Amino acid sequence: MNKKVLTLQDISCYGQCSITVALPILSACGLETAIIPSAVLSTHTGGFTGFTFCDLTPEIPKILKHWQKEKIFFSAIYSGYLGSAEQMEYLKEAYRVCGLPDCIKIVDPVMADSGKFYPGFDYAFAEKMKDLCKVADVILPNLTEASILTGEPYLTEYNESYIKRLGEKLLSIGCKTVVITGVGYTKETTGVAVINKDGYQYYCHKKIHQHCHGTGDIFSSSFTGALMNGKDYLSAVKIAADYVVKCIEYTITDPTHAYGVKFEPFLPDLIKAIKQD
Ligand code: PXL
Repeated sequence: MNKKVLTLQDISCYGQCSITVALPILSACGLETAIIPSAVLSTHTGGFTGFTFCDLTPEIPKILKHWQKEKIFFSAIYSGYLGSAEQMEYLKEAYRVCGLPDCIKIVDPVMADSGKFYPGFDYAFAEKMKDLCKVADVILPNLTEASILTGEPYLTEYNESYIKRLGEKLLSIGCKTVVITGVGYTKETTGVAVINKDGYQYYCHKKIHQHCHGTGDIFSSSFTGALMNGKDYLSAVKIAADYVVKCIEYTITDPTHAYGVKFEPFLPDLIKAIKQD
């Protein structure tokens, strides 16, 4: 039976992030993908002004109730950008109502980057996010989100013991595996740390000195795609990180494309990497 994934996050109608990234990537990875849109925005909130916002929270319990009646179940539930604590409670209900017994709960605690909260997020939201991370199998914070969730200072220069401390503190919240993105130990490199009961692993790759919007969503979606195709955590991290780097390198050759990342031309490369043993 093919694996079904549910993703719960917003629809930013324009801007290459959240569901408009997750759905094509997961589908390309061969996974039947269902969505629960948490909100509809005309664009994402990073760099656009005057965007529209329609909260879809009241729809979520209605969708879940219908799916419960229809006996619709998922092998994985992956969440990204969420707007409220109420949505997190509904996500937990989704785990109970439509998660298969071994359903993998993947949480990208989207709320901050480069040392700052995104518009509309604060420490009270972060506390609720911590509660959600408690029940997750895998969490995918960037370095900023990891520091906020642990109460550790956000550092731009650090060593392995700082990252291991963040990882241990995140594990102590209750999640089983922690994947921290944007971890760089030298000026020209960045990478991804994987921390769980088996210890600490690290994948180092080239650093591109330009901030691009939506890369977190591309990483989390392709990581989920690789994981659900049977890759282990570190292999899934490598596949996702290499894909993101390729997409960014291509995008930055076009200075008019600052709002997102051109992930579409490299979907065949992603599929090839996933199919390779
Ligand atoms: O890429 C994460 C994301 C998703 N959705 C919305 C956002 C952001 C990041 O800013 O604004 C609406």
